[in-house]
Amino acid sequence: MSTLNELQSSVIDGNKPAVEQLVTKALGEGLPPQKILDEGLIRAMDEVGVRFENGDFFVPEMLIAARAMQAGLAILKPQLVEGGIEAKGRVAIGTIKGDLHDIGKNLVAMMLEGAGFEVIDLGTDVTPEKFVEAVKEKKANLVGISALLTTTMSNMASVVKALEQAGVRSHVKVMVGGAPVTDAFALQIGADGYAPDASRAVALAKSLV
Ligand code: B12
Repeated sequence: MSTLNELQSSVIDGNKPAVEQLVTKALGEGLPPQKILDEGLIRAMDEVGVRFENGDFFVPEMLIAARAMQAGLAILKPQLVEGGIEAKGRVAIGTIKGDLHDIGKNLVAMMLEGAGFEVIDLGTDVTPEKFVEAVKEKKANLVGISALLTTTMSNMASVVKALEQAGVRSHVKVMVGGAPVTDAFALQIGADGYAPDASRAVALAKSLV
């Protein structure tokens, strides 16, 4: 079995020590960090999602797999970030109200930071009011909203509305993402852009500011 296949299985099994060891091994074999992320860690989480949907996995298994993935991500972090120097803008990023998924949001935040953006991480279950506050008080010029649940993704529209009502919509660009989010949805709710993954989120952020 290749190192990446072993890595996938270990994430799915939630075997954190094995994930740490295999990410280190993959780096030692000279595999590109982005490939380790995409084909090892993220692909494994997709499989975890499929097993959950089929009723083979329950929330505890998803949680343990997520912890194992995060341990692997921590090792990859220094290799993934570009190490930009000049501040390109200030991004307030968070997972939308009602949603606790934060792996993708953290990955986007990490890559933005590495690309030279100042990142204000608002965490998970973030209300529209908190996004407005970050724009008004912390002077963020970019807002990033993550959503993983179809049931709560409509709350993203409330953030755009709240920014309008607070009179600050013209001061910021809004970008959205997360597995159920699409370009069409972004357009529909009046966001300025959508990106399907963390590296394209960085490219989008650069184009917006
Ligand atoms: C891990 C996981 C969990 C963990 C989360 C741990 C954590 N700290 O995040 C736990 C166990 C807590 C969890 C709970 C639940 N989960 Co869950 N979970 C997942 C799982 C398996 C992986 C998500 C993940 O981390 N993916 C890896 C990351 C890297 O990918 P990503 O998040 O998509 O992010 C990338 C892009 O989307 C993009 N991106 C993300 N955010 C942003 C933001 C911006 C601005 C931009 C530009 C881009 C961007 O870039 C990222 C990096 O490339 C998914 C299945 C899946 N394949 O998505 C289900 C999934 C999302 N969960 C699901 C469900 C149903 C739930 C629960 C409701 C289960 C329950 N019955 O309790 C709860 C909800 C709790 C809540 N209120 O939020 C469903 C959602 C179904 C739906 N259509 O709504 C899924 C799809 C599983 C399934 N197939 O059924 N879950």
